[in-house]
Amino acid sequence: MLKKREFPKDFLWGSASAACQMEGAWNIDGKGISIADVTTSGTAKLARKITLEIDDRYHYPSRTAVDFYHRYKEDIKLFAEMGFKIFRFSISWPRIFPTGWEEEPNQLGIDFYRNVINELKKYDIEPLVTMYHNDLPIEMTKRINGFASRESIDLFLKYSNVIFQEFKDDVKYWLLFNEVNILTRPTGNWWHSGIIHPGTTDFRNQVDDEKIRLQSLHHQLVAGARAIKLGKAINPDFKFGTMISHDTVYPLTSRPADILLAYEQDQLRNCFCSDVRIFGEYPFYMKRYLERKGIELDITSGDLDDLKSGTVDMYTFSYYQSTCVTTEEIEDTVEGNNTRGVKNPYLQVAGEWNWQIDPEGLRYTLNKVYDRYHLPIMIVENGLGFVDNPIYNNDGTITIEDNQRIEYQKRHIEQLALAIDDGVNVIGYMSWAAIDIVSLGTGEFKKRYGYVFVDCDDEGNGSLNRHKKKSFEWYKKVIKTNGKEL
Ligand code: BGP
Repeated sequence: MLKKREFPKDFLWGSASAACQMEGAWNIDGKGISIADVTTSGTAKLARKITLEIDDRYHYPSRTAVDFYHRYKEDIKLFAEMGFKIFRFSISWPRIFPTGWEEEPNQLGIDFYRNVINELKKYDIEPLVTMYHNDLPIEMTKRINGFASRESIDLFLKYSNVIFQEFKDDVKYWLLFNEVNILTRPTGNWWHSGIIHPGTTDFRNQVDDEKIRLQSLHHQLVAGARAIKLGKAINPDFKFGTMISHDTVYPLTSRPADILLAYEQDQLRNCFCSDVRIFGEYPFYMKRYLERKGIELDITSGDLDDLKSGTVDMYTFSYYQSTCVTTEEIEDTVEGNNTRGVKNPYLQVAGEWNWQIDPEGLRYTLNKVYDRYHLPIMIVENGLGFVDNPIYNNDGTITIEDNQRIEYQKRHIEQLALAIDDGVNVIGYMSWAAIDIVSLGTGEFKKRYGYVFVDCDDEGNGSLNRHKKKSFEWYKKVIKTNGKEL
């Protein structure tokens, strides 16, 4: 029996990141242009534009990001100092295959990731690789509308084969498509699938075609299942995780209609993709959903066989907040990184981006998904974006008292500990993010998440020098005491 609030001895503490938000070096060493490289900066109010070509009138924050490409040694050293046991990063597909169609991979891209992995290993930090985190080669959008085309499956498998073969002895944990379930909503078109419909000019107001979007989600589900089979043939010890953006949904009231709506929304937004990944088939409620919408997807018998045989080993998810739903017309809404919903009268809303904070929702979610799937769980993103106010000291150092960040994570880790007490098998916690990086949703820099402050503003000005925040020491202590001191 575990004593109260005791994390398992080998618990994987760490943090996460993504290539297109961190690496920069957008056109260096043979890298192809990605969809992130043609998405401009924005704000909470002003949507990021999608320009398809580089247009010099705009600022594209992913071009330089925080230049992890050149500073990875310095950054990984800081992660090691905090005591990370695991670090989640993504491989940028266009660094390996610049357009997607090359016969041979780009060796310099492979070398970069080998160096990153070696550096992590030097400090005994386990790499956790996301294979696709929102940076499709732009050529795939231009030629085949991203994952809307079935051809994307083979292109993904070619890319998967290269990274599996190259890193088969160094990487054990793999995540397939970041937050794959966001494709159940129109937001998913661009980042998650590289789809652009005529008329779409910005990220927030995308023209949507539900049939094409769900077809492209199907292609990702199949591509992922086939990649799992391929990966396991290369190294049977590989462990694959689904990556779900868990959009925890509550009914606003106890009216049965609200309860039913919340239940259905949970099925569609959260359970559908993980059910397919874990149970190996489309659930009945999704078949019903498609039927009622009159959507007929192109699903072959080969697809169904592969979904059945290519299932994941762990449930991995991001958790930021919960929202409510109701059948009534309500105007009091809150935002999230990927979601918008009705405000919960019992929860506090924090920060400039109007996020609803719900640590207990994490315990609820952990219990819910463990009860459904009985698989080991990793939390691979959890954090709060807000503006840090650096104090510039006379000796040239910078002090950042990011108490809000500490408070947010402390309250979530407390609930995680309670879920472990409940008996949920959680094997790792990765906050978002290890270091300040570009915000995906708004393209801002001032929306910060890291334990390490990066000197950079929304226009891309700054030295990019790194400074430890107060949360750096705090998280170091959390890891050192294995979650006992929060
Ligand atoms: C998740 C994405 C991350 C990250 C995070 C925070 O959905 O997987 O890439 O960006 O949200 O959201 P944002 O960057 O929009 O603040």
